Amino acid sequence: MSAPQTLTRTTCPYCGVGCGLLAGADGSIKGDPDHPANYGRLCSKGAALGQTIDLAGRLLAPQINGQEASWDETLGLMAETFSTAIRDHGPDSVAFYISGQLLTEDYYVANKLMKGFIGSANIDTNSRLCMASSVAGHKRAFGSDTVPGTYADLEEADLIVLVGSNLAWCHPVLHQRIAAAKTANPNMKVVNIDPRKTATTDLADHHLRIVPDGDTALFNGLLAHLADTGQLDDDYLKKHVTGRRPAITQARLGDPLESGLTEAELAQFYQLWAGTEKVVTVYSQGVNQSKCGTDKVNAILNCHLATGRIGKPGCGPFSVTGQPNAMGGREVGGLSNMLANHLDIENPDHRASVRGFWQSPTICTQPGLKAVDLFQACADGKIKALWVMSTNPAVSLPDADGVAAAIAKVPFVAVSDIMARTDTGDLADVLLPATGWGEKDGTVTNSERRISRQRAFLPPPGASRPDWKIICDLAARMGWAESFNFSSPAEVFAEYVALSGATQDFHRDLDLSIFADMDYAKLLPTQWPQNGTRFFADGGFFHGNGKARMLPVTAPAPIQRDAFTLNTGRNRDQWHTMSRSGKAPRLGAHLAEPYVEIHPVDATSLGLSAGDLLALRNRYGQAVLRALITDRSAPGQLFAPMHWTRQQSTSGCINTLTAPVVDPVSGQPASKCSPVAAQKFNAAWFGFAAALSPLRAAGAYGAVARSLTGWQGEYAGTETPENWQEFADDLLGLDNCQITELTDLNQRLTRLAFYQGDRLVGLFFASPEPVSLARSFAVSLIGTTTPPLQALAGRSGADQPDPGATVCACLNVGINTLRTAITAGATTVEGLGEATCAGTSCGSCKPELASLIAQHHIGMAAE
Ligand SMILES: Nc1nc2c(c(=O)[nH]1)N[C@H]1C(S)=C(S)[C@@H](COP(=O)(O)OP(=O)(O)OC[C@H]3O[C@@H](n4cnc5c(=O)[nH]c(N)nc54)[C@H](O)[C@@H]3O)O[C@H]1N2
Ligand SMILES: Nc1nc2c(c(=O)[nH]1)N[C@H]1C(S)=C(S)[C@@H](COP(=O)(O)OP(=O)(O)OC[C@H]3O[C@@H](n4cnc5c(=O)[nH]c(N)nc54)[C@H](O)[C@@H]3O)O[C@H]1N2
Ligand code: SF4
Ligand SMILES: [Mo]
Repeated sequence: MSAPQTLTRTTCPYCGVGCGLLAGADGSIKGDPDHPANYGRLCSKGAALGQTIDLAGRLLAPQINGQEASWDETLGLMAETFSTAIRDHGPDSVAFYISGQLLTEDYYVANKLMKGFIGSANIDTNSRLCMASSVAGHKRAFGSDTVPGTYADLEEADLIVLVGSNLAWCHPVLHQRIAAAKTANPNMKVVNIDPRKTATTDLADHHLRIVPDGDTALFNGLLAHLADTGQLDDDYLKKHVTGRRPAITQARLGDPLESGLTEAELAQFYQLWAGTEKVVTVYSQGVNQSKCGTDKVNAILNCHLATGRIGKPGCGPFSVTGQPNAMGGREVGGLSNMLANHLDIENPDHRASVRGFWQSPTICTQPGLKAVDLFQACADGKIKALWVMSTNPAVSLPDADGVAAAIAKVPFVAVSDIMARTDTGDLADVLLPATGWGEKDGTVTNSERRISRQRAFLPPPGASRPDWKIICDLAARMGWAESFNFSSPAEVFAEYVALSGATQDFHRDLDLSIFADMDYAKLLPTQWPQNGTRFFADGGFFHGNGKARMLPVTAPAPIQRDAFTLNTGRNRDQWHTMSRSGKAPRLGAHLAEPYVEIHPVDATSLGLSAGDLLALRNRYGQAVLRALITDRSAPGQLFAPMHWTRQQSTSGCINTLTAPVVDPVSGQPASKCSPVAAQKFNAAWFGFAAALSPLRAAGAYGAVARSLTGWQGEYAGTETPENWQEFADDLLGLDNCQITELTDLNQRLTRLAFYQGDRLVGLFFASPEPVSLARSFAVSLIGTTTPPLQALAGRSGADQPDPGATVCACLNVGINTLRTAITAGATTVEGLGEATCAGTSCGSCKPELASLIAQHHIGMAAE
């Protein structure tokens, strides 16, 4: 008998829900039943983590100019280059660009090195693209970046308002918790405020389809309604809030109809909100990523402050964090305008205290460059040495081609990553191999201020080192060995906790004293300042007078555009630039290519049919994407996912089109509202390939993804290749293959099968029309000994029905299987689960199952 598998208690490396996991070295993953974020639940990404921990594609040794090098040589070069730049051009000539996916210990030492020892605040993080508007809104209203509530509030509320949040796909376990609470409490109402219909909309009692950036008009209207109908909490306002009058006066000047909603929709929402005591307003990137993101945040906070609906069970504004450690980064001062432990760079007492604690030679005296400005400074030649850690700015920043060019212009670029090839790593002079999730130790803080451990359960591969260690090693070589003489993440964490203790005189919200006596090795998931704490029910805000501020905010002028508006965001089963989730075959099967949602009316006017491609263009760049014709997007608005990079696609990197417009207060880019021109992409041919080994993305349109048997690729071009065999051979990159070709002259369909011996290793289909073919069937044949004629038939036999595109990633259930089961009488999500198993593992696909059932009912009603 084999020994029982040892499972390690750790935390999911994806979203800010921060679910606890039990992970085994063999890749087995279970939800941790004792973790208060998820109580055993998981989503499709968490459940598939075991498929992402192999070493394929990993960066295993340092590289200098593409050549493997020793750590000694690499760190020596880096230290010399950074030190020389600082000596010759001053501390602001160097910069770090880091990430909410670093652990708190990594974040802490990076911040200490840049702000306390190099003496510059040119350290910004991808949280600038993510949480900066919430941080700025919190600080304006509360005097500190405090998230007042806890997850339990979502279950205790009677009304949950989801603003600019696709919780079903982006925080699936919170979505599951709300869905369960709604079943238990039939009086609970959910309102979804989003210009677009999403999987989250299916949970909502009301979908308020506002115009892009219509949020401020909507919430200003709510504030005016609350004031006009005498529904403010005068007592709370008097005791704990300033700025009531100007905020309400300003709100009354606005026109709520500018939100794009009807009088009736507004009246219903305002009455529901005003009439429900326990309201939680959850908001995310539809709020933050906007040219007026900070004002949107304050428009929401105003309503909660004005009614005292904050800090009480089931009440409060709730900004959910995106990345696993977005919150930890904010705590240690990862942003260029913050100091460690929620202290302020601008405050000389705060600076002196932190410097004293660090015993550092210097400390930055003014905020550094924010992400978009930082890369502009790179373009302008002002940054001489740049270190990017755990983020992929050449893909994720707006005007991504401009950013890539800016990075290429910096004389010295180091990139720390776990993967050998990323779009940003490809531009680096030096690559530093970091240990990844499962291999490293540290802590993360989730959306409800809960600090949990990530624990290693795998050995560090190759020469990789944890990020905190790489940073300390560099600091030592720059002359500060003593101050960075940590031998473990536990020691870093202890210093961070001690700093929090040493700065308590400033009476900030962040108080980590509860951690001072805890054993790091055994640390249980714990909220600061105490488990179960909520802030602000009885005031106690962090402005000098102890009061909160309501802010007068003005709605932006409605957008008048001839062009389309491009909205961007996430897919259920991919994580950002796919460097990790893209490795999981079962995740690749859900939405396998870069697509753009377009309303049927717009599709008709552009002459698009199902399967066609759409070309988008503006002054920043261009993209070609598969058109997904759906009323999820409103007319005039397009939506495309942010995930595809130049590694997996030739024309799917969407940030080549997003404008580098930022919120004036937070500096956060407006990633959801760029003007683009759209036209049908006139393809001369379309192609599809499935293969055992990696496929190349090539052609005007080319996108590759993992499949359940290897890889799959979608292709299109404007000029038909003369020799299909040569063309397909090049995509597959295989030697010693026997090729069978079948050309159907009537349908002008070219079909190629590649064999090694009797094993089918590749299939390629091309046609002047979008290739209509059962993808999942073709994929299922790869690696088998199916004979050519059968493999090239392109459809399954009667005994093997084609399951269709994957809906349930965990159990690999396709859309056709589900439709058949629904027609056969499975008319509930549970019934569908019993019939097909779909949705019975992690449950992330339940919203999609529900919408398939609803579509079936609509179809029946129409007949
Ligand atoms: N599957 C998956 N989950 C993830 C991630 C991932 O990559 N994949 N990333 C994580 C990270 S870092 C983050 S930050 C979160 C993001 O989580 P979310 O913010 O929920 O995700 P997004 O898809 O970026 O955007 C949410 C919604 O904002 C809407 N929106 C656009 N413009 C507006 C507007 O003007 N007003 C309003 N009210 N809504 C608008 C969009 O239509 C979209 O549906 O997800 C986290 N979870
Ligand atoms: N158009 C558009 N753009 C967006 C957004 C949007 O909604 N629309 N959302 C924005 C938001 S909210 C976010 S958070 C960003 C995310 O954007 P990025 O941070 O650029 O995306 P990731 O793919 O998560 O990049 C993380 C990188 O770190 C590497 N990595 C993983 N683990 C480790 C580790 O332990 N150590 C090190 N050193 N490296 C590691 C991964 O391989 C990967 O290359 O994108 C932003 N960009
Ligand atoms: S909801 Fe999913 S992605 Fe987010 S932490 Fe939990 S398991 Fe991970
Ligand atoms: Mo994010």
